[in-house]
Amino acid sequence: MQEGLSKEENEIILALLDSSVRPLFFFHDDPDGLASFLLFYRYKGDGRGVVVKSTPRVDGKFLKIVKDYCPDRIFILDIALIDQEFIDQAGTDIVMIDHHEPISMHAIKYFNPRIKQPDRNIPCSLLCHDVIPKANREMDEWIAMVGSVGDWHLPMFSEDFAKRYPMLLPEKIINPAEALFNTRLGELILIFSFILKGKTKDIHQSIKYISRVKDPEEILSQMTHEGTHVYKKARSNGKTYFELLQQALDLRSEDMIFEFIYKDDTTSFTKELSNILLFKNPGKIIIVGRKKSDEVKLSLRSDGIKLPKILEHALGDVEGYGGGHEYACGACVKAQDYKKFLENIKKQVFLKKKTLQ
Ligand SMILES: [Mn+2]
Repeated sequence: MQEGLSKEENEIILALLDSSVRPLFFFHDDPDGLASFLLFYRYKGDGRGVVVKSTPRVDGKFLKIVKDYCPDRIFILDIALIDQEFIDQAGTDIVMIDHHEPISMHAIKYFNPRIKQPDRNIPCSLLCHDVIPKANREMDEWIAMVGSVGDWHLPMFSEDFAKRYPMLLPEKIINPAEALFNTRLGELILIFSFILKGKTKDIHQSIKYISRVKDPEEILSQMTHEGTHVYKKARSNGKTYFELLQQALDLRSEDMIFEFIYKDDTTSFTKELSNILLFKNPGKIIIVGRKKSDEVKLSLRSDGIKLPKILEHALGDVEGYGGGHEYACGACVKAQDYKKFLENIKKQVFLKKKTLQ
């Protein structure tokens, strides 16, 4: 049984993968994106991967990579948007597999379960996992698990997985948040997250190593050269995250909003921090921001109040932009407008609370 695309769609994608001799993969810079890439790349044993950082959009600036590599097919994984300019000028077949809000573009092969069922949000790594042959699916189940739980989704094979890897996922865990923050699987997910931070050259090296790992314990228990490299890189990249998390956990918030703003010019941890802060502060709206030059880059989370409308209104009279999913959004506002932005959010949450009473 499968959760994602139809059997026919999976067969089409596999045929596209099989018939490509020089595939180029673009993927989102989070555990789900990396897992999606690894599943295809390890099956193919060939090709090149490109991490799409910050904005999840493949646009004209990636054309140079296409020109240099000369792929015979491009696969775009876990990325919401693509520019028509890129499609028109790439000069090769493009296959896009995604689970964000469906888009409609000319001249690409587009696969997204939400076209038919808008609320069927299945992580991209699970979609990719369904595509590859059974032997590879079994071998790389841990990778699909990392990607999926990284996107807050426990796949249908979780129970079997827990039997196979009790050290990673105890059988009693039945919700994704607990799997994410209270297990060694969660630790592995953070490692996937952290190796995608920093310099592109280092990221590619870590990905090369992780693509050769056969068992997750190689990483977690530093059992092989490859696994040890990945573990150490993640630990050094993640050092700031743990310092920031400690600062955030020391904060107390009496009202509905939990806010944590930090200053850092190099690495963003707002996604990771907002996720764990929501887990520790259920029922609240979490706002985590990173001050960089004259802007504040933000991640917003909630587990009950829908965010997109609130965000849209809050951005009405301030300089900035943002958007996202119902319970997870990103935004960027000018530093001098941040106070106003926060006030706008507070006002709306207050009104909402009042109408609910
Ligand atoms: Mn995803």
